[in-house]
Amino acid sequence: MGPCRLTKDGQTGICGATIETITARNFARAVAAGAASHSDHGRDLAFTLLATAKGEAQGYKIRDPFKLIKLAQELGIETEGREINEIGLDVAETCLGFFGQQTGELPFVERAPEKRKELWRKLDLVPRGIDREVVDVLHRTHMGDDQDPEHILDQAMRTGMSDGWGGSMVATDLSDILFGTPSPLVAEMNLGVLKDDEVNILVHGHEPTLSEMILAATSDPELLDYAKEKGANGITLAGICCTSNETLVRQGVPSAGNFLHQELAIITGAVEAMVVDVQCIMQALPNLAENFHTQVITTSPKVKITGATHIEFDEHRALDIAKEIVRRAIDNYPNRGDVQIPQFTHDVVPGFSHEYINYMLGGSYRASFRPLNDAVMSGRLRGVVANVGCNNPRFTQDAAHDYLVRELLKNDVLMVETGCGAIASGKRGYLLGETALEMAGPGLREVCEATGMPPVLHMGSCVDNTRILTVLCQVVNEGGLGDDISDVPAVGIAPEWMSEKALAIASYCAASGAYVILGINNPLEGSEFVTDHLSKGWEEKVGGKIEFVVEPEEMVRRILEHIDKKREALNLPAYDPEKFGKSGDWRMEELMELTPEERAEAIYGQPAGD
Ligand code: MSK
Repeated sequence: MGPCRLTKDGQTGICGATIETITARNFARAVAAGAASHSDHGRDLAFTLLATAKGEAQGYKIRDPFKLIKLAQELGIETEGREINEIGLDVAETCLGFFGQQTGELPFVERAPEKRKELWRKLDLVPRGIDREVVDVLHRTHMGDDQDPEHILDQAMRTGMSDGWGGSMVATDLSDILFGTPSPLVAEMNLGVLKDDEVNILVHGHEPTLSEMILAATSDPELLDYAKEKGANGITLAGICCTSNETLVRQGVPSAGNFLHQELAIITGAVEAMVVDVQCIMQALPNLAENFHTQVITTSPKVKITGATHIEFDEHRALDIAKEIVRRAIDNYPNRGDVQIPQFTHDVVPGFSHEYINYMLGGSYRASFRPLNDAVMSGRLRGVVANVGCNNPRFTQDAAHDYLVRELLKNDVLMVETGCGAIASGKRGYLLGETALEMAGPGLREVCEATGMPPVLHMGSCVDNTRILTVLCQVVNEGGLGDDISDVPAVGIAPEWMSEKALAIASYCAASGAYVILGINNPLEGSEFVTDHLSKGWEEKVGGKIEFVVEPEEMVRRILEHIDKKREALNLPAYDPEKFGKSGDWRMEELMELTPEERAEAIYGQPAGD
């Protein structure tokens, strides 16, 4: 028996399992692993909120009480006349309840458009509880259980939804409540953020909990003096991957890079400590670090790596632990050898939470998605693409992200980004309005100039893809772009994905009605049925689909084709870039360079005086 690996057409396992069943099982298990990882991150934040509300979490406090109250009201928790910590306690306990919920519906599903909820209910896709759906996949894909590939893939969708409309949403909301809801700020990105005369500490992984405390510890006067004693001019904290995104979007902590920068950062010889929490941490790090002086420090009770130092995180003593880690890094500074820091950095403006986008578009008195919907309806914006996900060593780092962003901006597509995709854009300057506007098509440029928003919006880490779901719901609720997520001219892409979480994200987005394209390769290519079913089968069933496309050029073609098809279905004008670009700051600057006669001709189509 096993391993269940079929290589020839028509072959079956000794139990009779077909390649369709085995491929569907593998996919569902990957989705479950991704959903479990994201969701467990959400669970840990609920425990941190609980400890904070009880006054037991050293160094933490509720930073966004308004979001807490709003969430409490959504969950039916009494807020009138109650202390903020009392409300926090109830919210934390209610969110913890989502994990063990056995029946009914996860409450955040209510945020979806009515039509979508009806469809989910009809198809029995509404997740009952976060842990329940993950366990269900592990059970039904055990030998001798569910053998119908379509049925297995339905449960993959429901499990993905327990992440997107469950665990990840908990993670995003509670991170905002504990550490602040992001709004735009200026920061720096790329390996050049490391300093050759300061103690450099990198935080890597996904959770903001310890890194926020390490940030606090790096400004402790005693530790700064201690760093000076050891010959350093200060302490620099920077991030890698999504821990970086978490601290970047809220505190402006510089980002040293994305997934494939983790080894490169150590190779600079300038990193005293790389502090890791959970997910996307390469086992190669401690071995690599042996060639330099870097200490790799694991901190999660779930993650130990042979060769790394383990200092376990405990929110009850978070600040003390953070100070201990910073002190260790300072002690390591005199052990530095040669240092070679690539002198590349770019300014970035991240921090576009859905709350901020709403405010940015409408202002404080009439916050609304109306201007965005209007821009899509008029054709100034052809559509919206979410560029998310990882790097993958099978592909030149960031090359697909870069190509797609440039091509789509040119085609008047507004980009929203999270995770390592957002860092890829930041390293090239695309998260700076001015830089990106140089590449934007005429309609997109007009919209950005009128609203003040950049054409590439950094919305956070990979759990924050839930912010994109929320934006889609708000776009639908605003009206004019259909009555379901599947109507909106939008596509999700993860061109350099590698993590099982990407499959969970793709599944909940497709189940929510979005077209999702994943790059690199198709891990399901062994089964034509499964490959086809995730595409055509799911599109028929839920209006969303997953496709694997290797070539970025083909991705662009399919994205634009899909957006144009959705525009047509909504009876919107066909995309025509010629209609726009005759207004805005950029056009004004261009006109000011002309002579008065030429200017009159350009504006009125005839010389002045005629
Ligand atoms: S860190 S899951 S490599 S986005 Fe979120 Fe980056 Fe992908 Fe990890």
